[in-house]
Amino acid sequence: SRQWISGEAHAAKIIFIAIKLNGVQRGLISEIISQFQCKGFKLVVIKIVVPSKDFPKKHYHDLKERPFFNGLCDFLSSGPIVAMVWEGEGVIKYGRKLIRATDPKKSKPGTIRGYLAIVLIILFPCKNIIHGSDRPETAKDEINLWFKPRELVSYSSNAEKWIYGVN
Ligand code: IDP
Ligand code: MG
Repeated sequence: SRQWISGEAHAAKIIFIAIKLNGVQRGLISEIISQFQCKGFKLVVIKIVVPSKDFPKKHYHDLKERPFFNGLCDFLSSGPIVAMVWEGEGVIKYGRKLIRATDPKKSKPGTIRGYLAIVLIILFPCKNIIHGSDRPETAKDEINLWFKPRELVSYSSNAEKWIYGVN
């Protein structure tokens, strides 16, 4: 069957974003969605999910040697997470800038973590509100991990001509 991510060019235009459970509990879903939506990015896929115990280990497999790994995985399987795919030109680069540093203290005001979170404590899972893929390959892997093929929809947005101005 045809892959939802249609090729390199498409992969460069999509990002997996998750609002962690503390963002959900604090009522920050709409604020975070607004930041991406107001910029002009397109929300293509969204769901709310409580991950199974082992799921975060797959998502954060590259961090398994880190001292906070088990705590982070327990945290992320303990409540509802909003999983999304956003699409647009430069969405990974801009998305990472918007999210900003892992440590909210090092994130400027006006960035999501700078605006909405306070601390990173070395040995405890950092409650920095949000996850975003750091490059096209991880975006692709994360989308395939978090979503079943039938959950991945496509639609064209009528706003695009007003955002990109080319069609
Ligand atoms: P990122 O989310 O900014 O991409 P990563 O290095 O990929 O940062 O780490 C994934 C997540 O693990 C972070 O968002 C944070 O929740 C947690 N984390 C990373 N480093 C630390 C740490 O030193 N202490 C506690 N938690 C951390
Ligand atoms: Mg990361």
